[in-house]
Amino acid sequence: MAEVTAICRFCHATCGMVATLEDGRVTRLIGDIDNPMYAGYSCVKGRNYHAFHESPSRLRTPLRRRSDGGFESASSAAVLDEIAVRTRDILDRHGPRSVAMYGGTFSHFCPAGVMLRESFMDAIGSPMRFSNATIDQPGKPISMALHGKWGAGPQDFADADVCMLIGANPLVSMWGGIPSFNPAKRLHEARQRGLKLIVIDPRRTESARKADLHLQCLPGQDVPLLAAMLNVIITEGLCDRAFIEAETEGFGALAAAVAPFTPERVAPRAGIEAGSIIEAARMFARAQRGNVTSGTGPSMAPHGVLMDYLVLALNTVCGRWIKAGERMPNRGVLFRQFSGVARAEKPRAATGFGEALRVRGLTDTAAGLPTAALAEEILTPGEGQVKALFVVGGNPLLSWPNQAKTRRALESLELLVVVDPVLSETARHAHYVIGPRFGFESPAITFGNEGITVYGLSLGYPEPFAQYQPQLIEPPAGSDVLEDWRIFYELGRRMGYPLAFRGQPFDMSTPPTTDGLLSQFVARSRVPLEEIKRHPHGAVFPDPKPCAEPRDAEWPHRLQLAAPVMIAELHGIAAQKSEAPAPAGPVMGGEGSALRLLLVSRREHALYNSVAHDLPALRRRLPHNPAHLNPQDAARLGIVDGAIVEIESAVGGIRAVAHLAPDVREGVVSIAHGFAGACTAALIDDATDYEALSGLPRMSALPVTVRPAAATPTTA
Ligand SMILES: Nc1nc2c(c(=O)[nH]1)N[C@H]1C(S)=C(S)[C@@H](COP(=O)(O)OP(=O)(O)OC[C@H]3O[C@@H](n4cnc5c(=O)[nH]c(N)nc54)[C@H](O)[C@@H]3O)O[C@H]1N2
Ligand SMILES: Nc1nc2c(c(=O)[nH]1)N[C@H]1C(S)=C(S)[C@@H](COP(=O)(O)OP(=O)(O)OC[C@H]3O[C@@H](n4cnc5c(=O)[nH]c(N)nc54)[C@H](O)[C@@H]3O)O[C@H]1N2
Ligand code: SF4
Ligand SMILES: [Mo]
Repeated sequence: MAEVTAICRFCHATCGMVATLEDGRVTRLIGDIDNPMYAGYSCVKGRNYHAFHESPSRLRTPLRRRSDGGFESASSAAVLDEIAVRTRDILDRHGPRSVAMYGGTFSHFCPAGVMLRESFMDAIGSPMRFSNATIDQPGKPISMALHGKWGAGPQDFADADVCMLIGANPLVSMWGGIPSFNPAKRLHEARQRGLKLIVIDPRRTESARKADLHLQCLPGQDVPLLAAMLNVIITEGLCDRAFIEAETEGFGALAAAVAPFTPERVAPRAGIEAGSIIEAARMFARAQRGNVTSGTGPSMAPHGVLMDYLVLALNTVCGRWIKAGERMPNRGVLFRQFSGVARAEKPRAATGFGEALRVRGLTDTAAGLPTAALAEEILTPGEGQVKALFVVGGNPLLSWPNQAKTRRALESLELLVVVDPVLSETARHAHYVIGPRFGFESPAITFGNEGITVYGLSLGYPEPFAQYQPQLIEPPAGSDVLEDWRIFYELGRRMGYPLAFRGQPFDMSTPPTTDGLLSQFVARSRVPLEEIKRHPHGAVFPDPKPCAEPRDAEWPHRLQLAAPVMIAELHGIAAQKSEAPAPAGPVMGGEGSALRLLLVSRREHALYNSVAHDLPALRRRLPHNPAHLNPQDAARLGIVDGAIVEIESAVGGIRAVAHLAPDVREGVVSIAHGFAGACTAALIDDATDYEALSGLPRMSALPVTVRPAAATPTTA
């Protein structure tokens, strides 16, 4: 028996753990108290990650679909041979664009996989590369491109005296606003020092409960709400005038565009008091340092890009970026995140470049090609139609909008290859499923939390921290599983492609090692990987040049407060006649009572997207995917806790177990995505109700009708 340090990869937070090793297995996981970044934190998912490695549902060998629709085991060598032949045939008949790649959440956790996957797509010459980023918060990179990126980065949470969260719940999601590395401890310490927390969320979330001010707004009204706050800050002169004058353009146009959004006009549509909007604006702007950040909720509601643009504008008019001479908390260890110069970086394109999709007029974007349109791309006949899809570490059937259409699309493919440790709902439709090595079966570095700057605000490590974990265990005895990268290396080799990384060809006769690939990936790191390896608990590697430098006087670029496309959209919203949202209320006609509610997204503590729901420890905590409803709404529906409800949208319906939750605002139903039963993807309209730039459908603040389920016996 031995105790070793490990990196949890059940989620993006990559907490530092201590693993107990017994006979080549991990038998226990706890948070590593000696890890300087995470200080002993772990969650129930992470403490059970080892069970996922040994789960009975884990694929021990690749699967091949038989002609009768069932699956049979096959060797990895055989399925790779067949996939190579079939991919080559599709390329010959339909050209490079017919082969698409979808990299889901877990495809990003392994840099070696990214290297070989990208290289494989380069070799094929296909631009059709999609990821979960465009069904998450595509408005963040797109708005950042429209507004400009600040070269010295955002102000730090560690010395902030205010933090405002718009539809984000980092205490559960470990995502955004409060650094995701033991966030509860960080928030507690910050509040001891006097930090004010403002939360804007239709739910009294775990984070909202700690807030100094919680605006329990209606969902989908964040644009008017943020515009009203900007209006208050500008009219009351609470801006950072010097910063605005020196570093921005468009302030006058922004001020004019937000002028119609008075707190009094916005309050009724947002369902809160005008006074609380003013209070939030003052609390934020009168503080000296700190950011406003948004999460997935408002990003998935209508006008998500504009919402994130206004978040950036709020930070900018209050000067909440690191100025020349100030200390930057983390410029990077494995990567350089920021130029380190206090200036607006050279602008980059937001949308309208790269590969044009054949549907909905969508283009490539700063967040990537719009995944929400991929199902329709697959289903649309004609030149360029996608015939083969590789899915790595994602679960389209549960995560892409419009589940019925996704199912049709997956079923129509000539070739679907899924790389997943279990036979996921998506994998059930595949022609081939290959189980990867994962977690402790391969080495890891904490690169993800460094590379995440497009999401901008207080997300990455707040100090120059890095950690490496060697491979700890072998895959279960007798299994035939491959690392993600190995799959694409082997396909490249079989198809005769010379694969390469940053122009350096791989040796196509002798496979590289994961460690070798990691070294290549971080070859330009500030701290050599060998040095990082010497610190098993991870370490902070102080930056010799931590202070932001001044820009050249002639530097031509400025932050853009009035990107024309954003200002036009804002004018449009100001001109809307109906100021109140569709009322939450009873639906007339039909049998029994029904209510029109707005469905909002959420995260559950014991759930990470669609991953490993059948682990006993998680299943016990969350046996099904509850629909959280305010008790008043439940009373209107005449239902009690545990009743089955039907939830119906314009495109589909699901059943869920009602959970009476006083923390949810009346008029709202709050439910997580990614669950096979009660899957919200079935409710999302991909094709008619979507954000024009990003292609992201309305996935929050979604109008639905909720009614008690017909009296048929059911288990949700
Ligand atoms: N309606 C609605 N839809 C949504 C959302 C919403 O709020 N509402 N949220 C959106 C968001 S934010 C996201 S990020 C997406 C997520 O969308 P996806 O990334 O497509 O889905 P995940 O559920 O994260 O899929 C993860 C898959 O990876 C597998 N896996 C686990 N570990 C490994 C590993 O080590 N290697 C490999 N290769 N695979 C592994 C799991 O078994 C699982 O099948 O969904 C989006 N869809
Ligand atoms: N435990 C756990 N952690 C996770 C995940 C998980 O599934 N489980 N998923 C991971 C993923 S993929 C992501 S992208 C991140 C997301 O991280 P977060 O964005 O922090 O996700 P949520 O916790 O869903 O918080 C979103 C909040 O938005 C609110 N909301 C919904 N609609 C609106 C609206 O229109 N306006 C406003 N103001 N608020 C609204 C919801 O009530 C909810 O509290 O979390 C990650 N972390
Ligand atoms: S938050 Fe939980 S699941 Fe995520 S990395 Fe940390 S321990 Fe693992
Ligand atoms: Mo996400």
